[in-house]
Amino acid sequence: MASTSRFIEACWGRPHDRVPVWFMRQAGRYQEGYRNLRERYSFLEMAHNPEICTEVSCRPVEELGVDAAILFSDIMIPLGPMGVDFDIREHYGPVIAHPIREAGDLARLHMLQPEDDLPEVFLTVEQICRRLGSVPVIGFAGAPFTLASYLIEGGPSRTYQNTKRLMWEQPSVWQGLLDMLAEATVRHLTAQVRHGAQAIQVFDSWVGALSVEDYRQFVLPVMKGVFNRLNALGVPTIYFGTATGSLLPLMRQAGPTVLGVDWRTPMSEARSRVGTQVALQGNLDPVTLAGSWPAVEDHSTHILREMSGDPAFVFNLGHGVPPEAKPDNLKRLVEWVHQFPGPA
Ligand code: 1CP
Repeated sequence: MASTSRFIEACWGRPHDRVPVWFMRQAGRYQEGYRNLRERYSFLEMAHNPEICTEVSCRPVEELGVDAAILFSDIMIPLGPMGVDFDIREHYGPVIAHPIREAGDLARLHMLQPEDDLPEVFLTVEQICRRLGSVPVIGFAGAPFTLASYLIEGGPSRTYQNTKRLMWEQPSVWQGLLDMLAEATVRHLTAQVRHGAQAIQVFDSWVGALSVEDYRQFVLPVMKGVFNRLNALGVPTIYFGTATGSLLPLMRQAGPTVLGVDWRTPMSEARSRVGTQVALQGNLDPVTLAGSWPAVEDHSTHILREMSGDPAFVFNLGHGVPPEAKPDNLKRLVEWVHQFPGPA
């Protein structure tokens, strides 16, 4: 497909020739070229260098033949100019110097001015678009809940106990923090679209830690506001989280064009929970990619059969590509998915 991309068409639920495929975290340590760069630069040095980000974003398209590129950056990047002192630690993740625990901590944050604060990110988006031509570039940002969870916990967490307690015990601080992060997320994504992103994904990776009732009360209203504003940009919007099986109907109410599904929920089950007015993206268990090809073929074929004929389906993983993934599995998987026809 030259001018219209099968990925964009599938997001809108329109006819396309083949099942489209891309992978969350398709740029990363499983690639030898990425590991070589990481020997010379820290993750944050890479993330602020537009030449490196452009190169790293384009390689998966050129090496694997996926149907979209995703900007190489991180959900934490906009928080730096907002006044958050953080680092990204190897084999661990983000670490925040002064976690947010009360109203006074919130007062230290200031609003993102995307183009003034992060010109390198938008230059990267422009450079990727120029290099890839008709292959669409996906912009992304973290969702307010997931960003808040890092800011409150101070780093990765298994229980999210500080986050939940702040949400329950200091609702006005919670609301203030989520509103501020929502505004920054919308501004950051709007600027990415202005510079050429043809779709945007909001990563709410850890929102599955919440009960349905807590999601409904403490997160859904904010996300409705976010997607209401993002949808006005005219590009497909994708909303992804892990362990969200029971939250999917409410996440659909937030209003994205596409919902991401992790591997725990069968795609057919996700479809029956959310109806046909939203596209679905997912959901191969990323661990299969570290093993031998037959498990990748079995699991992906199951998904492709479940979604066969569905006009609004994008093949992806249930979460990001792990560092242990075998590059050859990813390459074969793209070819395998592309053998399956899209809906006429
Ligand atoms: O050491 C390294 O080389 C850094 C590893 C790494 C990479 C490759 C981090 C640190 N971030 C990234 C890039 C990244 N992060 C992308 C690149 C685009 C792509 O190819 O997909 C994207 C989309 C992200 C987004 C991101 N960062 C998310 C949402 C997606 C997800 O995986 O859930 C989250 C939760 C983060 C935080 C983060 N940054 C880095 C790590 C290891 C983590 C996760 C830590 C944790 O488990 O809490």
